Amino acid sequence: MDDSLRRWARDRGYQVGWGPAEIVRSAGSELLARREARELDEELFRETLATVSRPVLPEWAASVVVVAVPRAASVVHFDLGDRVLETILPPIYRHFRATFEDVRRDLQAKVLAGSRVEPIRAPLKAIASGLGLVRYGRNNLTYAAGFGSYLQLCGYVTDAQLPGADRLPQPPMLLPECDGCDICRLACPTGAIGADRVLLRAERCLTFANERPDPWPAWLPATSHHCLIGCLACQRCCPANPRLEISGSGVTFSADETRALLGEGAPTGGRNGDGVRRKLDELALAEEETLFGRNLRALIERRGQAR
Ligand code: B12
Ligand code: SF4
Ligand code: SF4
Repeated sequence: MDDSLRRWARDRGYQVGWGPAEIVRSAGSELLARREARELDEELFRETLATVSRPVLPEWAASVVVVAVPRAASVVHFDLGDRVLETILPPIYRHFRATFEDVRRDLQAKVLAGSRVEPIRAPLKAIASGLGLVRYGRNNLTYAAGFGSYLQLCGYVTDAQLPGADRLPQPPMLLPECDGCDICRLACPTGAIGADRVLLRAERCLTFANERPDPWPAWLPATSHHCLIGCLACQRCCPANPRLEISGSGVTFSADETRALLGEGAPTGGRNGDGVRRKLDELALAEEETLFGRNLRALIERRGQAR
């Protein structure tokens, strides 16, 4: 089984780690302990960590499997009428949910046939680190050997008893490259990476602000916007990362669709609305329509391209 899981991952360009399902519960408890110790912002905890900190482990779960899937960034274009704006969608956003399901189905069909394999909502970096699959960078992202941090972590529980699944979780380790390095801290546009601790001040992370629909917080510099959603600043500068792979999404929003997305008078229903939704569907980001409009406006203003 060791070999077949590893071979399955290697043949697809993935990396894989596995261990006892109990690791899922201990990663959740560690998060709750950090909250108890007031290391985590309460609003951030409620909005992003409440579910993952209390993972539901089915009674049949024997092992946990985490797959590190390398992901590229994508380019999305918007016709602004007098010019075309090129924007970046960082790795993992495009086809995020579909990737979990594709990997799950493939894993079940090719390696764990006859076993149950289900996705888990749990702190995946902490689990992957406990399994020895990844190490932390000072930017709080995790890195798999040879892949860097441009990866999606996909976590599953299975009723299969995997060999070596009695091993104890490994303590978290920092990349050797982080020793004496503070490039990501200096590159972070919002001061979310502290000099005093590895744990991110996630409530200050640009991603936390641009993944939610609320008005921009007062502390967020208007100059910090550089992606359609998410942020790449602490990864692109990192010497432990390979060059970011950027693939064309083939998606260009027409001038009318861009105006509809920005809520600028053009009809949001009808043909333009349909076009917007079809293109968001192509990116598998249909739920992010409101965020895209708001974030796109911030990018246009940042680049001085407001019309
Ligand atoms: C909540 C969340 C967010 C929040 C909060 C981020 C955070 N760091 O908590 C926000 C919205 C800000 C966010 C932002 C981003 N996210 Co996010 N996010 C998550 C989510 C759902 C949970 C993360 C979590 O468990 N946080 C809780 C904290 C406490 O855990 P931790 O970050 O592992 O922190 C550990 C370390 O700090 C360690 N530690 C503490 N002290 C020390 C000291 C040393 C020496 C060491 C070694 C370790 C160590 O202990 C902590 C655990 O107790 C996961 C998906 C999932 N289900 O796990 C994705 C996930 C972490 N996000 C991901 C990504 C890609 C991003 C972004 C790059 C967004 C983007 N695509 O543009 C940014 C990156 C921000 C950053 N610099 O980390 C990927 C990360 C992939 C990777 N390579 O690691 C994940 C795993 C999604 C996925 N399925 O792939 N995210
Ligand atoms: S930029 Fe430097 S400190 Fe930050 S994660 Fe990369 S190697 Fe570590
Ligand atoms: S994702 Fe951006 S805002 Fe968040 S810690 Fe990294 S550089 Fe800072």
